[in-house]
Amino acid sequence: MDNCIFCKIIAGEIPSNKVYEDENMLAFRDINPQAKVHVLVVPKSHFATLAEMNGEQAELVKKCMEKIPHIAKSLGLEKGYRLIVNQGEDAGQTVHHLHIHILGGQSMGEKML
Ligand code: DGP
Repeated sequence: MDNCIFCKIIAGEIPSNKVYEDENMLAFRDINPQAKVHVLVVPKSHFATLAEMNGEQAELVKKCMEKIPHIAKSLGLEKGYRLIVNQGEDAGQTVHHLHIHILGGQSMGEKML
């Protein structure tokens, strides 16, 4: 997608602090971290939300979910981490390319918000 910032990061047109990459996904540090460790895992196919996802894209999301424990381990998140996938306006989604936030490196307690 021409105007998608994450597509540009995937294409290498915008620099990012990469922590993992393969043919299916890119993981890089969030520019505005909300926790000591804040990484975004982005499938290499443009779609905004789970509601828009096709079957192939669902396979990519599955691969992302399978890879996240390995990425988390490489980030030193042995004590746990939180995943967030914002969907649409009420969730505060600002980048309309599906992404999974990995948040950790500190205790976040039991409250989600
Ligand atoms: P969301 O609210 O779920 O759409 O989160 C989008 C996240 O993307 C937000 O935490 C900030 C991050 N972000 C936006 N632009 C850039 C960028 O150019 N580089 C990086 N590394 N992160 C970005």
